[in-house]
Formats: sequence, C-alpha cells, structure tokens
Amino acid sequence: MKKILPCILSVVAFIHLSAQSSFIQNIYARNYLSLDGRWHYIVDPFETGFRGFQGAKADEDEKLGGFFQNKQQQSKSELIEYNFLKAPTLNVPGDWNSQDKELVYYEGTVWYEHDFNFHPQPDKRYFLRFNAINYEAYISLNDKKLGIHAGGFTPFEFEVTKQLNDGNNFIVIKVNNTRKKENVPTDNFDWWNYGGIIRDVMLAEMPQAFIKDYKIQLAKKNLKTIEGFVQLNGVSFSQQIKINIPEAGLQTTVTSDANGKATFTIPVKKLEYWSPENPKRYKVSITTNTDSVTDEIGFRTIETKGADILLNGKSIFLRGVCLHDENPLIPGRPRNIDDCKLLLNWAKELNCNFVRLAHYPHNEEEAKLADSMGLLLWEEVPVYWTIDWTNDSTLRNAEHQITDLISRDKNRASVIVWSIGNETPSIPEREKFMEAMADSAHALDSTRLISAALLAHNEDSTTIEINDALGKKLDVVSFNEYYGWYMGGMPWEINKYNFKIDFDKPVIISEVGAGALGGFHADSATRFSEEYQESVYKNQIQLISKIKNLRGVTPWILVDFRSPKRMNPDYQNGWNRKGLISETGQKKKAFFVLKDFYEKKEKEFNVVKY
Ligand code: GCB
Repeated sequence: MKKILPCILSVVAFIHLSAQSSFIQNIYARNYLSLDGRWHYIVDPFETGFRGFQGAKADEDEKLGGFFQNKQQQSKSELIEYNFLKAPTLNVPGDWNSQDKELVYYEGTVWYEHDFNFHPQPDKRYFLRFNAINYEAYISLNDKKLGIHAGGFTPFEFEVTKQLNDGNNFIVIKVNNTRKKENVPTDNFDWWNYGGIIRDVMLAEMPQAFIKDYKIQLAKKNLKTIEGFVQLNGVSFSQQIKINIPEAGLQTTVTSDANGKATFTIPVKKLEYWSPENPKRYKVSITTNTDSVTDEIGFRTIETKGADILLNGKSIFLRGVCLHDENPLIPGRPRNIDDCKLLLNWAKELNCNFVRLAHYPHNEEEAKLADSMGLLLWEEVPVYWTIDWTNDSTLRNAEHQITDLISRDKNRASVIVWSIGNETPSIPEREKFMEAMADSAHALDSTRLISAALLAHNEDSTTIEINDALGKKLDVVSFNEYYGWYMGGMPWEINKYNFKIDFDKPVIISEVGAGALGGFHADSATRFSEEYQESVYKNQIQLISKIKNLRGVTPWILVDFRSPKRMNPDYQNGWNRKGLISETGQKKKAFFVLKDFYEKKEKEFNVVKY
C-alpha cells in the first residue's frame, strides 16, 4: 500500500488540473442514453476493493486492480470475495444515505456497478457524463481507468469512444464521501453529507466535430448588443458557425479560429428583455456543417450603480429566500426536476423574485426552471466556514468548482450572482484565498455580480459592523446575521442595534432567521415556537430596514432541512428548524410575515413591467 499511495495522489492532482473544467454545454439538449436506474453497490469501509487483499494493485496503468477488474468470479477456481451482480441495488440518481437505512450516517467508500448494452456508431464520439457525485469518484469503464474527480456538486465527463464495447459494457465507480479538512467543503458543515451518484449519468453521442461550449448573453450594461463565443471540438480547420434567434429576427455567421473558437456580437434593435415579471426566453440555435444545438435563452442586464442593483437598467429589490438542494417531502437529495419545482413554487408563493441556492451548486436543470419561472438566482460554491486556507490544492479545487459552475450556468438569465463563499472568517490566512476566488470569478464572468455571504461583527453594544476587507472585491456586500437567535438578546430587543457598513455598495442580507418546530405554539419568548420565529422576523424587518443601501434579503431558510448537527430531541431530531415551511410542507407563522413584507417591497420598488 505504501508504494502506490504517492501515485494515487498525483492522479488526483492531475485530474484537478485538466478534466474538471471541460464538459459539453447544455448536455440535456443533446442526443444521449440515460444511464440512470438501478446500480449495484458494495459498501467497503476498509477499501478492500481498492487496495486488494494483499496490499496493493497499482493504479499506474490503464488497468485498475481490485473491484474495478471483474464484476464477479471469472472461473470456478478463482478466489473472489465479492460479486457485483448479486449485490443489492440503489437508485441512480440518489444518495445512499436515504436508500439503505444502515447507511444513514455512513461516510466512507461505496462501490457502484452498472451494466448496459450499447452499439456505438463508427462515425460518432461518445462522452460519459456525471452531473454530480459526492465527493470523490474513481471511475472505470470495461476495466479501463477513466479518471478521478473530486468535488460533490459539479459535472464532469470523459470521452469513452475508444473504451466502449459493441454490446455489453460495465461501469465501476468507487465513491467516497469522507469529510476531509482539505476538501471543499471542509470537514465541518451544517447539512447532511449525502454520498453517492446524486445526479444524472448520461452517455452522450456527438459527431466527430461538435459544438462543445457557447455563451450567448447581452454585453455588460448594454441592452443593445448580444455577444458571446462558440467553442468547437474536433475541428482542425476554420468552420462557419451560424447563430440564429429567429423570433427576434437576429442572426450572424462567424468563422472559428485555429483553436475552434469564434467570438461574435449581434446588434439588437428590438428585444423583449427577461425579467421576473416577464421571463421571456428566445429559442437560440447554433449550427455548423456537422452539428447543431438549440437553447432557450433570456436576455437581461445586471449591474450595480451606487447602492442600486439594476436589472435591465431599473432598480430592483431582491425579495429572496435561501434553499438547500433537498426536498423535505422525500428522503435525501432531489431525484428529478419536479422535486426542485415544488421548492421554487413555494418561493413564488412567498412572493419572492430571488432565491439563494446555498451552499453549493444545485442541479443544472433547476437554473433552467428558474429561467422559465422568472426567479433570479444566487449560485454558490461550498467555500464554507474554515476551509484549509493555506493549502494550494484546496484553492485549486475551489477555483475549479467556481469555474465549472460558471461554465455550466453562464447562459441562464436567472443567475445574477456568483457567490464565492459563506461565512469565511476574516483572518489573515484567508485573504489570499478569497481574493483569488473573487478575481477568478470576475475574470470568468464580467456580466454578473460577484458576492459572498460575509460575517457581521458586534462592534459595541449597539453597533453591528460590516468591515470585512473582502467587501472591496465584491460587487454586492452580503452578510449573515442572526440577531434575536444566536445573539443580540430576545427578538424584541434587537431594535437597539444600528449598522455600520464600510462599503457604499448594494447590500443583501444573505441570512437571517430563527428556528421553529412547525405546529409548536407558545409565547414569543419560547425558543422553537412558531411565535418566537415570527417575532424574530417582525423585529428583523424593522432592524434591516434601517440599512440605507439594502437591496435584498434571503432569509435562512425556505424549508426545514436535515442536519446531523441539530439533535435537540424535543424540537430538532436531525432537522435544522429554521425553515419557513416545516418538513411536512406546513407553512409556519413567519412565512406570512415575510410574504407581507415582500408585497410591500414589491410596491415600493414598483419594477417597470416590460
Ligand atoms: C449559518 C450558515 C448556515 C446554517 C445556519 C444556521 O450561518 O450559513 O449554513 O445552517 O447559519 O442554521 O445556523
């Protein structure tokens, strides 16, 4: 074992630098075979299937040892102490914690195996795509190593044209969700550590030369110019690329350069702009000689000016709420887009125009849903609390995650904020890391706003101060504060506070809230009663209304969610109870307080209807 360890680590580092940020744009619009369904699994806390019984089978060459090699015994005399084909099965997509009661708290290795029959076409190329596996995945196809991916919420893929068999194929994956200090997120966080293949698995069929990536959006602060790029793959000579938006009467033809890339601008005369009130999307098609893809894209601008956030040039107030990627009505991670729809519909009922998708990238299809429903989004990477600040590979990992998130959702009108982290403490060793993250996010997308959920500090007995130097690097200053719950006394005492915010920028309160067990009623001094939570909301609305630059709020959180940190037996039992909606879907009193506030805010800001 000793001998192979350095080799495995170097593979992980290699994969971080190469495979992660490169995947096919808009995969759901492509021709693909879904590999979702029942997958065999073997729980392997000792990693026996990896290291072999006698120490090690090296990982250097194409052939992997251990469980990667065979599904079951190959000859009657072979000694083999596992059998994938007789192993039980799990649903993919789906975490293992919610599907096998022995795995509720499991953190370690689980092996997955899946057989599929396929007949590749000689003139096509094939890509095996994983939309998210939490956290680390070693992947093989037909006993050939494909690679390794670390990071639980972003997509990755491998070209498998050469590895596919005509007929039977099998995939073996070692998944490990052990929390580690150097990971992103680190080993301490307030949500369930769901392990496994949590999102769709697809085998995409592409032509030899295809459209790999594109961005088509309005230029920064410019309602009169659509701009973007198209990146081809498998093309070694210039090709014509046609971009067509028929309903708007817009089109252009450009030629790719030697690297298969073309940039373009299209002047706009008349266009219906996307907004929450009118989530207009246009059908956009991109065509080359060998390939074509269509998308539905909304066009809007987002920028800041002084204290204001301007959507299509008009000041907007972000009536938001936070969301985990968890639908309380089913166990575990959402399985399909309808699970997400339920959550976004609840946000609409609350009169929201904005949702913070905390604390990691959610499902790619959810942003499309938000596009169609007219909900603005804050998307985030899990740089949460105390990351391993001085570890270079941790920074590279975090940068890959923000790169992949931006790369995946850059065509979504709904997404207006990229968040580079949550409640990272303002300590010297963190500055370089977070500044690098802010610079990367700005460089990757200058058309959206960069923010992070900062921490508020209690300067004296009546001042809440926001002075985190990272604020200088952000377009919007956002911070979390739990006055009336974790600090500041009883709910009705918090009005003595005032804010001192060191930046003249728009402000979003990215978290505020209190816990309540749905259906538990008492007076407003009783913790975990709906009345206590309601009182926090009523008083917080007064408190935060003192902030001159306030342009949005996303209270914590729309629905109760599972967290192993929350074990009060009377009220929590493994649930964080700060939801405005209970785990059974019942709206708590505070829901209506916030809804009412949002109705007033909507009138006050009276966003122009297009
Ligand atoms: C926070 C965190 C969030 C927690 C929440 C809480 O500040 O950002 O992830 O779940 O507080 O409930 O304490």
